[in-house]
Amino acid sequence: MQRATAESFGKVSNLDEIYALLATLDIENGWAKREPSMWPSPRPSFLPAHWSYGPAKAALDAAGRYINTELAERRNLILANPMPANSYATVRTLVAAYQMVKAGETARSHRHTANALRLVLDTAPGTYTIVDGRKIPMVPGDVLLTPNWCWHAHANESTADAYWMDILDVPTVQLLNPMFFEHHEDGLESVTGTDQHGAFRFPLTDTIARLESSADIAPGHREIGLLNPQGGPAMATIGLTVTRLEPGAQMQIEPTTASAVLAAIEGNGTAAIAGTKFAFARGDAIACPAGTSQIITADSRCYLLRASDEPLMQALGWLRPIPVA
Ligand code: GTQ
Ligand code: FE2
Repeated sequence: MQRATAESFGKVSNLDEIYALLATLDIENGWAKREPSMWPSPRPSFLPAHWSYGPAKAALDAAGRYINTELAERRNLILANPMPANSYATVRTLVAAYQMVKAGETARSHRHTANALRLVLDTAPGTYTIVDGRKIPMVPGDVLLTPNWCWHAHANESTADAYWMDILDVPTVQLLNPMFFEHHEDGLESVTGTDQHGAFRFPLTDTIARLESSADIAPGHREIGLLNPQGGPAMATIGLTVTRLEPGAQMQIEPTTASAVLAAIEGNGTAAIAGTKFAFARGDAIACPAGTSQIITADSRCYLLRASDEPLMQALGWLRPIPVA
């Protein structure tokens, strides 16, 4: 149909004729929509969920017999939230994955606008992430950063297969679409040295020492932030905290607009996410969607990494509590 003119609107005799004319101009009326465009508070969407490290590790071993790092950019397993029609995101803004690099293997250099971090689970000395040409040791419990557009590769020069958990803001990048990705022209970029310490590595030993010298915020409950050198969040879109819980201690997080992934660095216990209970152990991941209350109870001493989109929500003025219905 031809595009409606100004004159044509002078000749209408009912609303439906106006709607028909508007359709020719790619304009929708904003008042008669069946679906509201706003609602009083966030609608539940992503589900509380839990993934066990054990079976995922075994799956990586099995996949390692068929998939090499020539074939696969990364040998990783995506922790896709079980909400209907989702096959990627763990919570709305973040994706978590388990990754394995075999003994003697490398995973080639690439860079992307997505921010990434890794929680090291099982590695032997001689396992490295290579960020902008610097080798960064991967020691179990360490948290390593590969922020926006940093070249990164993984190299396992040890004799044991290496396992870790990746957490990235890829779903955020997909949503807002500042998406760039490229391979390094050298495949594996050349190494200029090793950094035991630096802005991209939070060794578990340092984290434990900081927790040791910090005060309880509640009985048996301590918490520190993994911050950038300026004292801000680790990365622009992802904030990181490590919580230490003594056996029997509990932490409670009230529902907010922030989404998070919780990862057990050490210890086991129970997580109740919006009332859904999961028993967790070392290496497990828990989806903590926006709007859920989160109650964690430790059975043994726990070190828990929490990766959340709080810096993103905070920067946009959207970090708010959500009243439970
Ligand atoms: O190790 O560079 O799990 O780029 C997903 C995307 C890991 C990585 C993932 C990645 C990486
Ligand atoms: Fe990557």
